[in-house]
Amino acid sequence: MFEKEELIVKKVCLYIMLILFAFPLSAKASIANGDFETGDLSSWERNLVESLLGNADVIDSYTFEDGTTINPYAGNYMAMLGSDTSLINMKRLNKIKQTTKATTSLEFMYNFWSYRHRLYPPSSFEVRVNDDSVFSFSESEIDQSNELNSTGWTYVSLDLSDYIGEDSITISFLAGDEYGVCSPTGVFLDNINVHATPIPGAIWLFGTGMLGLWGMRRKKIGCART
Ligand SMILES: [Ca+2]
Repeated sequence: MFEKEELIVKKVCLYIMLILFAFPLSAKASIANGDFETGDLSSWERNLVESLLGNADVIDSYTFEDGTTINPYAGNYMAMLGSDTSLINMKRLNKIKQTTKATTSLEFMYNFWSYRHRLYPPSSFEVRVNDDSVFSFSESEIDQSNELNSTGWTYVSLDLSDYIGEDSITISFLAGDEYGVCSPTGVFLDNINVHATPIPGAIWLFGTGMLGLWGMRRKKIGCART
């Protein structure tokens, strides 16, 4: 009788443990090549129309015409969206994106820059999740002169918990001129990362409770036999 009960409890505990171990794997969100250390845009998507790829690249450093050199925040490579030389610098084309599982937060380093301030057309750096704008930084916030202006490497962490429950989310990074003429502006990116969805507390409590029950049952059976 006791052996049969113990077998049932054992089975239940095993199922619980399987759920506990499988859940984080199934819910794991990740960004591949978020540090760009492959040296290219592997794992990132660009525009589907090749002739409209825009200005998006992975580089080891960049020197502007005034001699200012920007190096990666970490490692040997960073991404560069936008251009100070291209005649077409459209934000909606200067884009990289990646799809992942829903996640609680997104973090990254950016260095937004702009040359030759113009009141119009506007230019900016923007992060979108699906079709929502979740972060933006405008040229007017830094650039009030004809000189090169930049934010320097800046850390951002965004709360994406509103998206928990969706099967997947697409995270896009865009930078450049809103209407795409020749405003020299863009952004450097590095260390893009997401945090995996934590296991709901109820599942952990239930799982650890069942494990505790198994322990108590084993102890009780042990006492009865002696
Ligand atoms: Ca890097």
